[in-house]
Amino acid sequence: MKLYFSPGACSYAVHIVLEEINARFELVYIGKKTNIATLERFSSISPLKSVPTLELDDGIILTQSISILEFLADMNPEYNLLAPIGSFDRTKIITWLSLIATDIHKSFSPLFLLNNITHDKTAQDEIFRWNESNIKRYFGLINNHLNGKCYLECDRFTIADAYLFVVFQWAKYNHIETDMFIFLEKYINSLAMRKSIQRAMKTEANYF
Ligand SMILES: N[C@@H](CCC(=O)N[C@@H](CS)C(=O)NCC(=O)O)C(=O)O
Repeated sequence: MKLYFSPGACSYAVHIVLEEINARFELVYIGKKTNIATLERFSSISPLKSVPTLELDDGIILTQSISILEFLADMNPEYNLLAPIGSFDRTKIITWLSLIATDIHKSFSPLFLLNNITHDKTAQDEIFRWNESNIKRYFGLINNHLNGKCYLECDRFTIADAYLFVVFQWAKYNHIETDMFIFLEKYINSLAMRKSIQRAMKTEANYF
């Protein structure tokens, strides 16, 4: 398997899950230092040129974070990273994944692209503040939910925790204050100690 990734991007969640299931995989770096041949290959397999893109050993290409995370969890049920099809637990985990992918992730995206959107500093500031307030609203909801819990659902680590861990890091990167979310902070600090996360973190740090 090959994971096309950019350090610290949403592909980091897939990287964590690959570590979690002890998969054999190769990382293909996509970023400013990627050579032209790799970029051309990446463009040919990933129509939106976005990470994560996962290339399976038989050549099948998977894109989109939720579908890749779900595929890896379903193919490796012994790690209990999701829940059986049709179960309420599965629906609850997918609910979190949807919030993380479509609301939280996409509130962060413009913050990384402010100069691509506009060079007007006032407009940039307004875009930043608007998205920051939404991110804080979502984090507030999750913080309340995490009171007394170590994981988002099912009292165990799931693919939703992997994804939430990653988007939370983007708040730090963008200097968004999160100290008030005490349960969320505690949860993230505890996830950071996990072997899979430590391994993925250490590897990705080499590419920044
Ligand atoms: N909906 C996609 C979003 C993927 C996405 O936004 N990837 C970002 C990194 S976090 C990326 O590759 N951006 C570069 C680009 O789209 O050109 C998913 O869930 O995988």
